Amino acid sequence: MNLSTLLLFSFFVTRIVAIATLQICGTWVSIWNHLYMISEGTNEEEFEISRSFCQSCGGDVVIFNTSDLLGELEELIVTLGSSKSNFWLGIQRNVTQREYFEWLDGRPFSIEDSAWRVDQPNDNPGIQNCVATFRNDDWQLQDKQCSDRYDVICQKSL
Ligand SMILES: [Ca+2]
Repeated sequence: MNLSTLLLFSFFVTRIVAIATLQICGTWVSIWNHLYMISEGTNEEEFEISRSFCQSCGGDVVIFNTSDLLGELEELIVTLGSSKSNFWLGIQRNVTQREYFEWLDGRPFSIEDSAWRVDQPNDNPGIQNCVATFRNDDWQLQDKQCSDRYDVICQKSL
């Protein structure tokens, strides 16, 4: 291997290590009998990539079982100390009955829930199958295209 080949090889190895480093799991924090972690060290990503990140760290995208979703979201993000603003949640549209949403564990998520922003869910433009929460809207939810890119809150059992 000559010097230029070696330098080129070294460059690509360095790049691969840098990309891999971005995917290192953050610190899991114990709250409410679960562990939570935010994708602090990663870029905003599509839903499925974000979900794969959570799963590669031993968890999944966050789900809740609460009558105060917005309150718990704010408390969780404050507790985790994140300054990030837009997060995927573990809620998806039922693609055969598009008027319904479900948590990733199959429980229904009410379309009448006050956690939605007033003009949401609007399924605009007919392919908004994922759900995200937004700091600038006091964490109110919007349905979004799963190919949009946001940060993610991961959760796993203690
Ligand atoms: Ca929408």
